[in-house]
Amino acid sequence: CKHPLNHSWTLWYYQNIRSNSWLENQKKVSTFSTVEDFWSLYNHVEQPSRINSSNDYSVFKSNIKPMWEDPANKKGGKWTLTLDKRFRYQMLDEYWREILMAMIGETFGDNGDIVNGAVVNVRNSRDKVSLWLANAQNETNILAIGHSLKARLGLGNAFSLCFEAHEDSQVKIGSTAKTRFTI
Ligand code: M7G
Repeated sequence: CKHPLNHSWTLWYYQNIRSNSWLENQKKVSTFSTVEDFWSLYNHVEQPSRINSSNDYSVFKSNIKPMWEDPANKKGGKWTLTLDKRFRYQMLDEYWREILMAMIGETFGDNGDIVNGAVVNVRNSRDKVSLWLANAQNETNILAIGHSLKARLGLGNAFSLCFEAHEDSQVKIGSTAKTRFTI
């Protein structure tokens, strides 16, 4: 028998087709709720380092869409690791796999109740891996998740994680939004 996960999760693929709206470009790929189904999906799709630049993967709890507009994300924010392109082949895929395993393996304990999903953005200059949270106010909760994630990814002092609220991301200029916490 298969090993059930605590939640059911959906993988989404964002393919940047310029004639479509951002929302139209987000497409559901597949939903899984067991360890085995996660790995068969993971092994079936291309690694982030192999997808086209300006495309994204998202894995969210199945009842939550990977967008600011979803009610569960409205008041939330995200922890983001930004990686220069030169780290793409070496580290991007590994960080994406680790963030997924930390998330679907429920390694954040009770704090993990506010984890909604994870996103990897593949970009020309800098790639990003993010963990989306339902809350952008509860500092204790947010920092506990951030520190746990930082340890899990083994970032040490080499890289920092930045937290921004979605309400700030939506009014950002360029790719820079107000950062609420940096660890
Ligand atoms: P990004 O892909 O998160 O990061 O945002 P990037 O700036 O590094 O490429 C790029 C743009 O995509 C934003 O400025 C928005 O126009 C759009 N966008 C991103 N997100 C996460 C959303 C979303 O949740 N909803 C909507 N409607 N647009 C979004």
